[in-house]
Amino acid sequence: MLKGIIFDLDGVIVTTDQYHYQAWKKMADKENIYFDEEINHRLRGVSRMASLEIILEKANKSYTDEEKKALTDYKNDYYKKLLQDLSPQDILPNVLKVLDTLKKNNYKIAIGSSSKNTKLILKQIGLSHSFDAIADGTDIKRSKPHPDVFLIAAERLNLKPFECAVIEDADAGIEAAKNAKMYAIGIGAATNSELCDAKITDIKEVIDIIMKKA
Ligand code: B16
Ligand code: MG
Repeated sequence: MLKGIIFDLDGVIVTTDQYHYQAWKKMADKENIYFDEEINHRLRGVSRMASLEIILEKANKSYTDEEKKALTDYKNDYYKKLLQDLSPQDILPNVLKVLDTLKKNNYKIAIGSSSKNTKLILKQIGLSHSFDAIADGTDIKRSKPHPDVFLIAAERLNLKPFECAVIEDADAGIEAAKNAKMYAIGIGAATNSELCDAKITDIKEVIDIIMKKA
């Protein structure tokens, strides 16, 4: 029986794709590295350093670990500046309704995000106090598809993994949910993943799926 729902943040609750793109693009231009929206798409749900490694596939020189750290810092400083524009209006359609319905039906809700900026993003969109637990990039060493972030979220909800469902927009996140032995619901880009237990086009469909499994 499902008792808890763990939400990925970026791509499920809010979209920061454009901000990530602009910030990585600024870094790539500075380094004369080719970067486009298609490469940006491959960064969905992937950690900051793993994202840089993907971007560096197009670089003409190799970078030391210190240089890589400086590049991710450069990107993140600019990304955080862009996040100042994020507001509650950026919460994706029907998200608030779904959170409210789940709470009214006594489900516990959590965030399970790879982002180290999770708390800043939640603050900007006014949802800092809306979840029973938060697990994010600052809690883990191994990013999605490793299950760690979801296992920590379940632990903080005081639930067993099999009592939790995950809602994800990235293949790596669906894989992480299955590695955690949780029920994996794919939305957006993640609906291409064969590993999804359920696929949705609108987050409000989550309610029916969860209630049916009760
Ligand atoms: P940060 P999610 C992920 O968030 C993003 O989808 C991914 O593009 C980003 O690289 C990653 O967080 C790390 O973000 O640089 O802020 O630590 O989808 O897991 O909520
Ligand atoms: Mg995501």
